[in-house]
Amino acid sequence: MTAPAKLIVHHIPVCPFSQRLEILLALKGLRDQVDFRVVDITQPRAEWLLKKTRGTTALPILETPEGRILKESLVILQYLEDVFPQPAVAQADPYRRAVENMMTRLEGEFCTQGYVFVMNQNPERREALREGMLKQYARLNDFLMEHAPDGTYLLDDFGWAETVFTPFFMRFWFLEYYEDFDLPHEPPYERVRRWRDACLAHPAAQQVSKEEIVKLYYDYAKGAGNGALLPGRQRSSFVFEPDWRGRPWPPKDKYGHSATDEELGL
Ligand code: GAZ
Repeated sequence: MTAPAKLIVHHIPVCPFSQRLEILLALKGLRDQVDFRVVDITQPRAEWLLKKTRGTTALPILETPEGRILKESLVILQYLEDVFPQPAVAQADPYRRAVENMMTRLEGEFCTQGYVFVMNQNPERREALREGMLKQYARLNDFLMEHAPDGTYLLDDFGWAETVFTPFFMRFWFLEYYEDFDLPHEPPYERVRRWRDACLAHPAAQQVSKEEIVKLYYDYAKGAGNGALLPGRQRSSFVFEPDWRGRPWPPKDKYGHSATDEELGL
């Protein structure tokens, strides 16, 4: 007897948008229900994949057993929640669901600010970008103060909003390393710090580590996103081989020095 056809997710393993799907499935104990297939972002997209997406390159995408394609991590997240309703991660109560959906709507600007900050190459823009990042955290802090001033998570437990944001909290380890950015110990950030720290520590969200993020995202810190190649380099920091575990920690001074493949252990 053949096993029932599985859902397939084509993804880039360290991509924050794909980690959302993995966290949701981990919370449900259903990681095995989806066949995650790795796409190497440092290579041009394969024809068979472009055919499935009708030409778009952003991942993750989900492929149903009938060969239908879904795009956009938040859409796929809801689809997985609907296909595997138990245990529920999304809130059942309409008002509480609306609250987590409002917080979800804050993810876009939060993400953009962090990536623009890490990719910035102009030291004169650094302070403004730091302030912009702090504003984003302050906004999350305010939202949490309105809806859950005394708790840790937004609602009772690690749920939908935490699934959406935790991958960015982890990616933003690159700001700590390459920009010396961290949340000040000040009242406007205390509530969001409590939330972030609990999110980072949650057992369902341990798909990547700080060391992996810092090493793989070196090229982002030098201004090259999505597996693009920097001048003078033969290999992207996003390559799977050599494995990140065997590479040295990259230089922290992104404004002062451009590391070679050799220095990066590539
Ligand atoms: N909105 C989509 C979703 O699924 O939620 C976003 C998917 C996406 O951007 N995927 C990226 C991708 O496949 C990988 S993760 N890129 C390859 C391609 O050919 O499109 C990068 C950014 C950024 C925010 C995030 C990322 C990132 O700027 O982590 O700038 C370069 C990409 C705001």
